[in-house]
Amino acid sequence: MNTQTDNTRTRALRLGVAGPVGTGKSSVVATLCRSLRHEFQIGVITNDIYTDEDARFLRAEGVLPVERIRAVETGACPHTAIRDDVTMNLLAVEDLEKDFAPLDIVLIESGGDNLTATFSPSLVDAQIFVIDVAGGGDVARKGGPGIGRADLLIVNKVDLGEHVDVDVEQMLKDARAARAGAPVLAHSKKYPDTEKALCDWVRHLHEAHVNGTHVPTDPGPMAPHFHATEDGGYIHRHGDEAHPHVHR
Ligand SMILES: Nc1nc2c(ncn2[C@@H]2O[C@H](COP(=O)(O)OP(=O)(O)OP(=O)(O)O)[C@@H](O)[C@H]2O)c(=O)[nH]1
Ligand SMILES: [Mg+2]
Repeated sequence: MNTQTDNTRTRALRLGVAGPVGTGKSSVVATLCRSLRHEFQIGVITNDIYTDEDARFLRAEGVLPVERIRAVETGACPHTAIRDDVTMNLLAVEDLEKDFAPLDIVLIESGGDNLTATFSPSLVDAQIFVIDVAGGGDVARKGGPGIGRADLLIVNKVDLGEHVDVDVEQMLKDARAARAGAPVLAHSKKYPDTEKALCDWVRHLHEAHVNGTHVPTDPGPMAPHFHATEDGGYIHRHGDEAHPHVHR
């Protein structure tokens, strides 16, 4: 699939998958690998704070040759490594692309984080944000850069609506209202038609990447906030683009 003419891009499409803890990011990555691996050369980078749990899950699922799935252990809240300082991830992506050249698509899963985490456009060409029905019907109304401006918003686990008393149609309506026409996909790993719609979206994105018509956009920074240690002696600040880290 990786073809080159004078007007086409040959670097792999770098596609981020972010969203709160447990919404189904790894399952989405697994579906994409399983469904697209015969059409595209794919590699995966996962991000976790202390473990390589996501990479282990994907390797165990057998969705790709194990060596094409690499873990970045961020050692800090994952949004740091996908937004504030993407060096570890960029090195991992570049190594993967070099070792398995030519790759068509590199999927980068963010560690499960909160509603404010998005990828830096210096790391990914496009990003999917995943929320799920089980997290509550009001999540779509809570907004944030991922929900509002990611290239694709997945409302995942739509099979669970009736089990968790969520009106899925209303949640989808709220999601669309938050996105000014940008795409929203109702998705479930139990519903093959929704998996096909996801794969078609990625196919179109890859085509646009190759022919140069896809323009990466930045969903915008997370809201400024702080992390403090228990003794209060160290404060880590995120979300202020001019001063991404303040330590004192
Ligand atoms: N019913 C249902 N369960 C799902 C679906 N997708 C994922 N799950 C389940 O949700 C749980 C979390 O899925 P993961 O794919 O690990 O979620 P994640 O966002 O990668 O989780 P973290 O990386 O820990 O943040 C697992 O038990 C999955 O089997 C779905 O479409 N429907
Ligand atoms: Mg995961």
